[in-house]
Amino acid sequence: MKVSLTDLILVVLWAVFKIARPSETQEDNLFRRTAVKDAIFTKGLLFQDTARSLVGCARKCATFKCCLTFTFNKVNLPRSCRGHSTWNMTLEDNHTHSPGTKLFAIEDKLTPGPLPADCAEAMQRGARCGVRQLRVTPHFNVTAYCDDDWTVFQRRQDGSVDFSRGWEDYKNGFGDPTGEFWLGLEAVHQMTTPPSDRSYELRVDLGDWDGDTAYANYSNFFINSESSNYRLSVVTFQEGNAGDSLGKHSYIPFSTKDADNDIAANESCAIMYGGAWWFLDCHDSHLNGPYWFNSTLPGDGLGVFWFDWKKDLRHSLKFAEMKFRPV
Ligand SMILES: [Ca+2]
Repeated sequence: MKVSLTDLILVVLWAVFKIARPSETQEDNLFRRTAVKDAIFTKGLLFQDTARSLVGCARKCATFKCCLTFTFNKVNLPRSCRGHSTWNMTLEDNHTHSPGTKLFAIEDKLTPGPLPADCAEAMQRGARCGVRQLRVTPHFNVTAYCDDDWTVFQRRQDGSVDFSRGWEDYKNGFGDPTGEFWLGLEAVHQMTTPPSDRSYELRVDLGDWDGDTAYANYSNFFINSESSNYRLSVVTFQEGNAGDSLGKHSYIPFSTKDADNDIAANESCAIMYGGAWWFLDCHDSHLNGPYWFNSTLPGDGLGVFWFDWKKDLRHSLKFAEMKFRPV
């Protein structure tokens, strides 16, 4: 058989093309591909864009620390590329039919070694957002939620977890870090009071029932030890459209329904208002209060509450999240 020069050039070009450009299967194997296809989602949507290739879409997702999954449609032009902040997406979630779309996941690349001490260290070591095991002390690990550098220690979003609990639960933590939870006073105390002179900032994120959001940032955040009843540090309001509803709670110990450390002499704020907080006499904010499923509280401050955002004693919040990171 005689091989012409043209045939030879075509073979060489084909080989170069195959090496330079991985096949669909090879490309798919670069990213963990899920069984979900032909669907796009709104859950945890971070960006909505187009990309020329699967690798391009993956790169776009990888530029966001909290982009964990992405959908890519290479069949229909323009090729849709959408990044999401959540791992678990199923066809049970709110989705739109989109033939040719596939769901991929970005691998977590935490460098080998001991568990990270907090989310900031996890991110430095290549981790991505989400639920993580953290090593608080050599003999004390916790499961927290990392929102980039921020270690999330409190979240309310759907009333699925009961926050009317006693001292031991607030000390040790409860709930589910992917949903509603409280990480635990002891863990936050240990993580924000290291032997070094690191200081931490606190961020509070809030959401209302109309879809509006607000935040407040504080510096000098830490929680003192149990012997001080987990007294809050003297937090300093920095900025945020939620206003300052925590500053007044500076240097106040924590109270639960079975541990009245508030400054209201003849009553227990934790029993009167439910949940547990750094109550004075009683509060400007109460993010661990009872969860209501609309914007109206049944009594002044009697719920998930942050006065300075709405300036309304009966405004009930839909979403609250508290997190810290080293400065
Ligand atoms: Ca009292």
